[in-house]
Amino acid sequence: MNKTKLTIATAALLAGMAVNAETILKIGYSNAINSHYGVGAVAFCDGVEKGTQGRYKCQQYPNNALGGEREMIEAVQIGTQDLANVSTGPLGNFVPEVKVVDIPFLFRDYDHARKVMDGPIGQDLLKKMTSKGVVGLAWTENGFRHMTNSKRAIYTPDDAKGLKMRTMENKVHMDGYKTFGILPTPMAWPEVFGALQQGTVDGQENPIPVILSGKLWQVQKHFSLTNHVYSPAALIISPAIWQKLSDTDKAVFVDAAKKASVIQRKKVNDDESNGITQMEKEGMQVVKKVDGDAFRKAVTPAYATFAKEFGADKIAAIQAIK
Ligand code: EAX
Repeated sequence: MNKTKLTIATAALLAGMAVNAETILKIGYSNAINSHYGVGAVAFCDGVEKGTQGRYKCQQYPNNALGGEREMIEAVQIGTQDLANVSTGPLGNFVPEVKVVDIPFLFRDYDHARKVMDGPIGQDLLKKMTSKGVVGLAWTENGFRHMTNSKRAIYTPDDAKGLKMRTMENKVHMDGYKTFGILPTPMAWPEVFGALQQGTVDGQENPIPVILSGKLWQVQKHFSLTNHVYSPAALIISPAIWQKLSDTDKAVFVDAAKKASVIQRKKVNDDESNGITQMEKEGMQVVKKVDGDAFRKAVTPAYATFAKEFGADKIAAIQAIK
């Protein structure tokens, strides 16, 4: 082979390699593939695969296959896991500013919450993640949280009083929930089903999509529509991958994450509208008429602590968004 032919052959080989070069990204989350997290993750990965002409593809790791949420965030930080779709539950332990959105009764409803997360305040929090070694692509969603337990129907904080309840590893939640009289017991999600089954805790609180995906009726009798806190989630990516992406690819990833968020939130809406019937069918006793004012009143004193930590002006700014 003369030199020219060799060069052409090498170029062709390199071009072929470039076309075939394919990176498989590991994406993890704590619920089933058909849950809100799963449909979000799948939509994100479809968008990435199409937008990068197959150069990036995902492997899905649903149902805590890569560990609990705290472990997944750590793995994304160090780069042993590429992507995660996680609630803010443990995220504030990495990015303290994020904890402000975990304040009980901060958001009025889904419209309010989504507007804040997608607006300047939420986007600013998303950017803050970068300095902590996690890149936030978009806010997705877990949903408004409600209480379940094995002991009694909860209408008021008096009914909740004294119940040992699993919470996420989140101090803002725990401080808030103490004012309801419950005894918060922080625990990673993968351990919760077993703990409920064994009676280590009496109850837990989670959005309807998580209760459905986890089939919690198998271990919990009572459900109350307490709506006591909004639970955002985020699609996060490891800096190790992010730094390697071209600007065009970065835009593809962000765009895919935003589209995934729309699909994930739609699934939350659907689960909210169908979930109660399903839980009742599975034998759960559902309390729809919770005394929301009594819960809001109970948590008011904790707002003094939250104001000290996050600034009263910050909290007011979030509340003021219409
Ligand atoms: O992110 O830990 C929790 O209660 C979370 O809401 C759940 O894992 C979904």
